[in-house]
Amino acid sequence: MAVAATQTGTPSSKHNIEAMRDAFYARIAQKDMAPLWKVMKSVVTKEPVTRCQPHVWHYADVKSLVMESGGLITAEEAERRVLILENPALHGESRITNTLFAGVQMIMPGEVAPAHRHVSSAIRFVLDGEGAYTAVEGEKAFMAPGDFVITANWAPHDHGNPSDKPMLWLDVLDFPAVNFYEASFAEHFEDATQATRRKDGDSLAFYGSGVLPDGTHAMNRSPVINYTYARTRPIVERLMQSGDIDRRHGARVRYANPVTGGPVLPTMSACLAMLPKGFRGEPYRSTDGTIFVCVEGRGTTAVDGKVLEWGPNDVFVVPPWKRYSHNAPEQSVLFSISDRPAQEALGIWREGN
Ligand code: 1HN
Repeated sequence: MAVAATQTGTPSSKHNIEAMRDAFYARIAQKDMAPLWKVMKSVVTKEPVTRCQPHVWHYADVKSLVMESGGLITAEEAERRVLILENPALHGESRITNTLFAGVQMIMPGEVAPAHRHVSSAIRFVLDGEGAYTAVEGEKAFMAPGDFVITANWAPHDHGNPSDKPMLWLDVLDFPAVNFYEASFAEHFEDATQATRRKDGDSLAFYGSGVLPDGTHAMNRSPVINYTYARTRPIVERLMQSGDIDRRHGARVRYANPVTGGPVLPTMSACLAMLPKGFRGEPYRSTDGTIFVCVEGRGTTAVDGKVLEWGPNDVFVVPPWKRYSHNAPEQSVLFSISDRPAQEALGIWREGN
């Protein structure tokens, strides 16, 4: 080594040191070691690097394909009849961003999706149909379009549809993140449906109304099962009318754990925003890759030089740290969900413009 160092700069010594290094790397590989200096810039990047692409799934396509799947497999046989929304850059990885899964589930009239539980938390955002339910922790929540339902870590849940129309909803789960930690557990129950201990709407009435049952203690996730659209939409409308309109996000509320004010789940948080007619949002970016659903209206979102056009029930994804801005020629409502609370808990979440 001393010889090589004194000869630095001459062509033959350069060749020599490269050859010596390569031989060294080959030897340390045999001992399961590697030089950090060869990879440091790519493992500690100056800015977030993502494989995820911006993309939109139009509801006309999604609905007809999900309906078609109804003729191929029952909910019971599938356990969950869901078509995965795969990020185009991550085919085969069952994810829409690096940390989140998204899919569209359908329950046909009379069907049951049997009870199970898992470590991965889930949210549902209802797209179509009315009168199907999800039973979570003893409460049967009947759902309507725009409802936002949470299923916390390890909460038993089953779904059923006593109505006469199919119901479709967006499922978002954090299992890619759970699997990153290799911490997944799941189990099934003998009975396909769970016994109910509470009435539909109890959790929203008890915890989401400015009062709390005496003795309620704080948990790291919300006790509310269903944040109904009927309750939340008038709030964003009122916020917009009051002029409280964020220049990037519109008149936006964050779904909150009513006991702590924190996010609904420790791993995922959601917002509902009303964009006034003619809204031209200012650019924004943050490290949480975000999934949006257009609930009402029509518009476009420019992301990293790509323009995503959206209308009712279209789902689109913005990758981490890609700059985006919304444009709404009509009054519109956007639902969004991301892994922001997980990043905040770790101290790594950042935002910018
Ligand atoms: C799941 O349990 C549901 O309970 C939906 O409805 C989608 C995707 C992957 C793993 C489990 C549900 C799921 C899921």
